[in-house]
Amino acid sequence: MKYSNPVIKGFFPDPSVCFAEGKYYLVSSSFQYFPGVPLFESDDLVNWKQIGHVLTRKSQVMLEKINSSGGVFAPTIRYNNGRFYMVTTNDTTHENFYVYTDDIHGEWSDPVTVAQDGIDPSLYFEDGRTYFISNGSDDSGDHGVVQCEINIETGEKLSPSKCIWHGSGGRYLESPHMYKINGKYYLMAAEGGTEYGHMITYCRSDSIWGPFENYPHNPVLTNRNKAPGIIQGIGHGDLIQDKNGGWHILSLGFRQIHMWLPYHHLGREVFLTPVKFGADGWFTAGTDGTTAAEYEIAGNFTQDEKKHYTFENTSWNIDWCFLRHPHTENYELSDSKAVLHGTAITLDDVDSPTFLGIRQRDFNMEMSVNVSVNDGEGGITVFMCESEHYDIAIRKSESGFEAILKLNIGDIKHIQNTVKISSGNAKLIIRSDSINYNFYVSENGKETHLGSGQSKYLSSEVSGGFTGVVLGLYAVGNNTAEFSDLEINYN
Ligand code: 6LW
Repeated sequence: MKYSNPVIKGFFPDPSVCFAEGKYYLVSSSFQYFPGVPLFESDDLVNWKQIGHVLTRKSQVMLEKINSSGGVFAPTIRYNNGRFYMVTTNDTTHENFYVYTDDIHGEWSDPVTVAQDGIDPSLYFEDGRTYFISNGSDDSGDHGVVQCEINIETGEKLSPSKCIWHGSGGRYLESPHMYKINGKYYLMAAEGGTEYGHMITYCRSDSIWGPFENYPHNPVLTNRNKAPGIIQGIGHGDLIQDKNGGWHILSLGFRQIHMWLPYHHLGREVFLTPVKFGADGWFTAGTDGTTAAEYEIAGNFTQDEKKHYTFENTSWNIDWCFLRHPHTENYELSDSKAVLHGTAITLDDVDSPTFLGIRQRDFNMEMSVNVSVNDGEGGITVFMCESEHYDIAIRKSESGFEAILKLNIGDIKHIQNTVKISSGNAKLIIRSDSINYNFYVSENGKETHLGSGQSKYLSSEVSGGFTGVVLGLYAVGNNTAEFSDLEINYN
């Protein structure tokens, strides 16, 4: 059957995938957001349902006042002997650690740290041994993939860390994963950096410690020279065999806006690309080494995309996230309503404002919600990070209530429009296409256009960092803001 890329839309970068107990499981990075490491389940590699997060307890991950795009970097998920493992880096504390669970729908363990530096850790299990692989450097300080053996019970290193591969010559050798296929060890990684030059490369060996022979036609997969095409940044992938024996790479990529001087603001998303092994044991990927928008995959099923999100059809602990560790006493969440209590912490602070976010999945969107504010400010935000976000809110002023549109772009923090409203209750609406967000307030069925903000100023190219746009509910001040009748529709 035919499927379209991306298979997971919105900010879910650095995918890693494993097959276990008849299903596929996928994790992605989460940086400053909590809970950390979104976890997805699939029957077919195309339709992915988020089933929760891996890091759900404060004790598992330090996120206190961490910088945006710090915190939880690229995770790897693996399954061995009835147990799931997720290994990742807290880039802020420079710690590599893993957690595990025997119940993919349950809680995960406390973290076990591993004393090997570098980011993008991965695990490989064979014959009772566990290998821990990450990016790092050799004895002369040159970048490479570094491996050691560990005791999986304790995280203790059982061998020195050894550089086993220097890549194919690209910068930022990252996301190494080891596989054994038909008796050979394949080491796949990303190079080029997580931008327009991103690529996937690999090598193979008869021994897990090398020497590794480079695939003669690296990179095996990259969209860096693909034009015209909106899919860019393909890289950081994991190799997976499907139930029918076919092979695939699940990788990150992004959808660029504009053909020249492009940008992207929805973050890095998940793409599925077919892989073919040749008689010589080398594999090729995609369409002449590029990822296309559509492919065929074996199986009789349809690709379903959720286009309609409400409080009722989302779960607070699955679809929504906080900025850093939340002050839980400020959230009263029920099936059809969110009551938020603000504090002095604002969306501009590197801290935990009262905020609940859900990733923006596609460009064309309408978000609307009824907001009732008794004091201070409460509203919704199109949030890239504390420096770049557009907010529409109801605010109490000395003379009553007003609806405001605030545009925050770097050092420019501007109240773009203020409209008096008759009470602290109104409907706030955001409508977007790929280029603009438009903001409205509606009272008694009468809509007022408050203004617009361009998507390009919320892009990774402007904002920097590794995240994508998240739609948020927020409250600031000593107040109560009630949110009801949420609708987010994509078309
Ligand atoms: C991640 C690195 C990367 O650790 O970006 O795309 C970093 N690749 O591998 C953060 O997402």
